[in-house]
Amino acid sequence: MKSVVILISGRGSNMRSIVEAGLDADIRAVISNRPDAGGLIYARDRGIATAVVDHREFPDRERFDRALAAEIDRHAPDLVVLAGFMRILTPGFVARYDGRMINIHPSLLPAFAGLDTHRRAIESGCRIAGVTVHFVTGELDGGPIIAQAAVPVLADDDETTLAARVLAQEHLLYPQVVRWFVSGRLALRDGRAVLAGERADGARALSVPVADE
Ligand code: NHR
Ligand code: GAR
Repeated sequence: MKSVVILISGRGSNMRSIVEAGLDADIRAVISNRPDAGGLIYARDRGIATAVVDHREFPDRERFDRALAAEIDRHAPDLVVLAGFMRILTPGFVARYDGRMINIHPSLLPAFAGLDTHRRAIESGCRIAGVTVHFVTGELDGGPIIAQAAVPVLADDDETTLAARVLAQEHLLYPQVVRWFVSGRLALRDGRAVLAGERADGARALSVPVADE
């Protein structure tokens, strides 16, 4: 059975959706860079090992990443899952987990890499928003796309309402992608995400009507 370590920074609802999906996987640990991350309490209550590597205790990103890698490697996971993890990772760290680290990002990449994605999507007048799961590479939010799901942006949306609509899709999409990986069907090959037996899209795309006035 493949093993998984999940990295969080906050609430941890995506971590929870993965834990509760009942995957054929050994969730070895949940690690947070913030001691107050709400998701830690949930993981502890479920009997999952937890750890905190607080980035504020390290003088630079290199040393934080080294400590984080040491904590991850104690659990020797096959897959590292970033689930609302909010620290940019150094190239050395990313290289160590090449092809076995994935991230969920709340936009339709390559649009809106980085932070404040929902505000930027609304400000840009986008009619469609969504979520992307991708392999992590040295390029921030730029790694090979594994799967996406789309949602409409409604006329009266604010960041909160749009984020909630996207999050509901995140909770469907991320467990599916982790299932693909732990069943040995998903891999990174020659810079592309490949899924044995089918196209690695997994999209639940919507067509969004244009207002007719
Ligand atoms: N690291 C690499 N190298 N590549 C990626 O694709 C990564 C990554 C680290 C995190 C998640 C990402 C997202 O999905 C992720 C992808 C944090 C920031 C950020 O600016 C940007 C993107 C992502 C996560 N973080 C600030 C920083 O200085 C801190 C913000 C905070 O602590 O609240 O690291 O969006
Ligand atoms: C999710 O929407 C996730 O896509 C996003 O933060 C939220 C975390 O929620 N990730 C990023 O913005 C990464 N920079 P969760 O802690 O409840 O899973």
